[in-house]
Amino acid sequence: MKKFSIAKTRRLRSTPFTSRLEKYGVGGYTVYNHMLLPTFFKSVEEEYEHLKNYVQLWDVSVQRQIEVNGKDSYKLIQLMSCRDLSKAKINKCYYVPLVDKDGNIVNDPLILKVQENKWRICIADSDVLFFAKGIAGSFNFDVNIFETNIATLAIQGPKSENVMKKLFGKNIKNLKFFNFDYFDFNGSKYMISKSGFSKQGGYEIYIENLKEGLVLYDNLILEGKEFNIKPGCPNAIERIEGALLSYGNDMDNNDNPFECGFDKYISLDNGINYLGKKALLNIKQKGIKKKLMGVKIDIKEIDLIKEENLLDHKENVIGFLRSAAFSPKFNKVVGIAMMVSKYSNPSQKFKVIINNKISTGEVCNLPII
Ligand code: THG
Repeated sequence: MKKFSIAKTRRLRSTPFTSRLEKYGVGGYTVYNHMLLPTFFKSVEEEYEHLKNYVQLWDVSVQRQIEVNGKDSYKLIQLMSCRDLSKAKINKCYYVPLVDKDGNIVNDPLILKVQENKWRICIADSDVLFFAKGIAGSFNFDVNIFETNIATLAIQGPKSENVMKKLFGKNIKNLKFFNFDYFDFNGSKYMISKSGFSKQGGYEIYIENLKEGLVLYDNLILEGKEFNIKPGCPNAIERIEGALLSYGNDMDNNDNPFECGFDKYISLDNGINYLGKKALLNIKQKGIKKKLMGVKIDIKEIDLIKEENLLDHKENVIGFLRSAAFSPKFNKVVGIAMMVSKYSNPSQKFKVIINNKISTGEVCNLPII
């Protein structure tokens, strides 16, 4: 097969750490928020086992931060969010589906309340900047909205606390899940949250001074050696098993938060108002026609997928495979699929054509355990 490389022009942004990724032998990239995101170094399977046992350093600068500050910042944030943020606290992170007027998902960011009138939206892969600017403009809100130049490093895995304690001091162990605080390294302060796109535990470091960030990167690798730290990246197998959804892959602007199992993040009481509330009330009343579920497929290998049709024994389309990866744990391919509601029950069997071959599989709950 002919090999292509990707042109790293201004439009396809590198990160402050791209040079380090290449030094450590990055094996592939994807594009996320118009920026390079590594997909593996040696192999996704090897890195899956390593992530579950040790600790990895991820360059997740693609999780771009949109800052919203000013007098009307809460009003704007709440109008975009179906989750009730009226009682949001400073120093906390919130996983929030952003929805449009039709109740469809625009993005599923982590929102950090930094100060009373200052929020940072750590976005998944869609242009939230323009959505926010459009709304703020039409409501004439008193806000500033911009993409910050912050780069993010994630330290993920069971040994992440050991590494972080060495660099940032023992107080880091008091940081609770989905909280953030400020910690010193080398005379500079870093905002650090206990969060990350894996189920193995870990931290995310938000870096404003990109030059210092490189020094930090090298020190994390150096100090992490005794804990077997390795450069890594969000791992397809681990995140599918753990049901960490990927916007643009598992769901997009044709899906609503009920269909994606986000029920606990949807507020329909009268206390707050947001753009998609009427639509979501309507959807709740009518019920959903499709549902995001886990799947297991009886094959041992799968390459990157488009959206594959899942078929019943009469060849009716009963669902769509949206992400998939071979799982060493289950010794078969696991995936995330949008199923027609009627066929979304666990144990539902299906057929799927992959690599020109018919395979069988079945629906399961998320996370896949
Ligand atoms: N960290 C930060 N920003 C991000 C991501 C991240 N932006 C893009 C993308 N990831 C957003 N998507 C998610 C999806 C899931 C989670 C975080 C971000 C997550 N979910 C937990 C879970 O499902 O178990 C907890 C959810 C909760 O308790 O509310 O962590 O990873 N900075």
